[in-house]
Amino acid sequence: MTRFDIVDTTFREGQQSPLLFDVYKYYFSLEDKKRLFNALARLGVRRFEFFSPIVSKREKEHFLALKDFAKKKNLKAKFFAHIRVHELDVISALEVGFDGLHFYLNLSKHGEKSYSKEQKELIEKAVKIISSLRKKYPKLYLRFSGEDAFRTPLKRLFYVYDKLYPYVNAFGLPDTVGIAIPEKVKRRIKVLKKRYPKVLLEVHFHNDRGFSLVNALSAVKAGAELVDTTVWGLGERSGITSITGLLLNLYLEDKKLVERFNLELCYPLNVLMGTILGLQVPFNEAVSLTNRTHIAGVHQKAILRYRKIYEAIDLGKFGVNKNQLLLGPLSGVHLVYYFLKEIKGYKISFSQAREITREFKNSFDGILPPEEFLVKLVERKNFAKHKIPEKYSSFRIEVLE
Ligand code: HCA
Ligand code: CU
Repeated sequence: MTRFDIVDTTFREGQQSPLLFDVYKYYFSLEDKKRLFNALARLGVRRFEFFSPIVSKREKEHFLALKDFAKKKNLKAKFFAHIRVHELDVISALEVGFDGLHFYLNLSKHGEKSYSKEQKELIEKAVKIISSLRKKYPKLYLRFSGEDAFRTPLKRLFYVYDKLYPYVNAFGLPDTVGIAIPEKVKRRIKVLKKRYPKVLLEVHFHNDRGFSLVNALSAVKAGAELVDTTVWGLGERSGITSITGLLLNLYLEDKKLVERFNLELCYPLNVLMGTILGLQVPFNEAVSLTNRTHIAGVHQKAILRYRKIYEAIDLGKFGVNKNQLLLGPLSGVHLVYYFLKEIKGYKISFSQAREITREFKNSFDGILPPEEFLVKLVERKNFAKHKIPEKYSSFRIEVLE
C-alpha cells in the first residue's frame, strides 16, 4: 500500500446530495460549514474541495469565511476549487486564493454527446490552459480528472493524460456513474500508476451499485494516494465513499495508513451531520450506534455475557462508546429479566421473567412502545420492588460494560 490521504468534498459533492432536499435544507449554512470544517480538520483532514466561486455568491463568500476561520483557528488546510476547463473558472478561483485547481472534463463517449462543443476542442483547451498555468505558477497544485473514467476506454484516457502528464500534480479517476467494480478499479490503478509514476492518483467513487467503499479500498490497495470522501458519503444520487467508513476499513487493513487521524472523532463527526440535517446517523454507516445495537433475543443474551460474540470491531476507537440492547417483541428472557430487575427494580425470579416474556411476546400489539407495554403488563401482577435510592432513580442504564 502507498501513502494515502483524504480529499474531503462535503462542501462540494456533499451539497449535491438529494438528502438536503429531503430535509428542506438545500445547502449548508456558514455556521454548519464551520462546525463540519472544524470537526473534519480535527479528525485530521487537510485537503478540502469547494465549488468554483462562480457557482454562486454564497459559495464564494462561504469559502472566504472558512479560509479565514481556518487561519484564525490555526487549522491546517489546503483549499481546492472544482472547476470546468474554462478561463473564467480559473481566474475566479485564483482571485479568491485557492491553493489548487481541480479540473474536470468528461472524456467518455457519453460526454461527447452532452457537450455543446466538440470534445476534441475542449481537450485542446485543457492542454492549453493547464500548460500555461504551469508555466505561470510553477508551484500551483493542478489536478485533472476525466469524468466517467471507468466508462472511458483506457486508450482515450491515455490520449488525454499523456498530453497533460508534464503539467499536473495529480490525475483524478472519478467513477461518476457508480459503475465500477473492485477488480476493474485495481487493474486501472495499477496501469495508470505504471504509466504516470510521477503524479498522485485521486479516486472518486459513486455508490449507485453500493460499491463506493469497497472500490475506494481496492484503489488504495492498488496504489491510489488520494480518495474523495464526504461526511456520511453524501453526494449526487446515492452519494460517494463515506469518510468514516473508509477510515475504519483502512485501519482494519493497515493501521499505519490512518495513524495521523484522530479516529475517535469519527462518530462525533457523524452525529454532527445528523444534528445539522435533523436525521439519525444512517443505519448502514459503519461508524454508527446502530452497529452497536442488538435486537434478537439470542444476540442480546450473548452480548450480555460476552460482547465480542457479535461485535468484531472495536468501535470505541472510532468514538462509538455506547452499546444498545433494544427491548422489543424479538427480545428474550435475558433482556426482559435484566430490564425488569436492574432497571425497573422488580423483585422477580428468572422463571417469573420467563413467564412474563412469553406473555409479552404473545400480546404485544405495537401500539405502545415496548418498554411501556411491558411495564403495564407487569404492574398488573403486583410484584414487590427493590428500593432504588432517589439519587439513582433517574439513571437509565444503557452502557452495559
Ligand atoms: C460532478 C462530477 C464529479 C467530478 C469528480 C472529479 C464526478 O459532480 O461535477 O472532479 O474528480 O463524479 O465525476 O463529482
Ligand atoms: Cu462525483
